[in-house]
Amino acid sequence: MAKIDIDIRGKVAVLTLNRPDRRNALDEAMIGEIDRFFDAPPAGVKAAVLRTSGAHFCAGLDLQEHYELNRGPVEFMRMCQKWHKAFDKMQFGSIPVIAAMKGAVVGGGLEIAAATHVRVAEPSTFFALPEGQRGVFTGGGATVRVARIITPARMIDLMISARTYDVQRGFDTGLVHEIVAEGDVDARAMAIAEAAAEHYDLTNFAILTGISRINDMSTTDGLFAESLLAGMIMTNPDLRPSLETFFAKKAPRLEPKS
Ligand code: 1HE
Repeated sequence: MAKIDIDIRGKVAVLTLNRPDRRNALDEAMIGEIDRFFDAPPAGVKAAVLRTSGAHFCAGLDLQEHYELNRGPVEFMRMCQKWHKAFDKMQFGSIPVIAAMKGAVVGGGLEIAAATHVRVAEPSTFFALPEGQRGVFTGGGATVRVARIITPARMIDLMISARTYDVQRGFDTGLVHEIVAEGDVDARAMAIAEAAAEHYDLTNFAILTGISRINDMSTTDGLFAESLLAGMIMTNPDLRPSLETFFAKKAPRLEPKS
């Protein structure tokens, strides 16, 4: 049985981590599958949903495989770099990825979630970085991605105090963008993905790659890069019909809350 199912529904690819008996723990083969998918998403795919089977989102690194392979330091470092490469392709790619979270989003599970762009969660969702308790360390990008979302100080606290964040605390610290009712997370993630798939490709590219990369830059470089992206996008002739729809008052109205 495949450990990641890929189902193309129109313009949206639904990726399902399908290993509920191991709480969707990520082994080397799964990281390879994620890398291959985001390296070259199938033609016509404009957005993705990352969801999982069973009651939990993801329990992180496959500790069983880790134990059995008994890798040396350099070998493990190389493996971490494969995680980084795969998750970079997701974060800095050109298709928005919507995470549908429930249950445990822990360790490497939080690292993969932090590389997605919109994170929707059911009330059962909880977050932790239990590496500290297990005598291991994060290696799938948490020191960069999770620390940037929740702040480095909170990440240190999570690992030292062995704290768990419930869904509300996840929302308050930026790990969750929207909390939905139990059972609604897949449908809501799909609805966001379908709407995002209709954006202009270049605009999605700028939102995903531009904002993430500019946040790695100095102020001067960031503002310059923003002007380059805006120059490329705002002059796109394909954009003119969208502006005409707005002038004709036919564009959907912005609502105070959505
Ligand atoms: C696993 C894993 C795993 C469960 N690798 N097999 N991540 C962790 O330290 C999280 C470890 N997992 C847990 O804390 C719990 O499993 C959960 C809170 C996620 C879920 O609890 P629960 O009670 O529903 O399940 P369980 O009974 O703990 O686990 C069910 C089975 O899944 C059990 O196997 P079984 O043969 O006894 O049925 C577990 O051994 C198995 N399982 N989690 C392998 N992670 C690039 S570095 C990244 C750093 C890390 O991610 S370190 C890992 C941190």
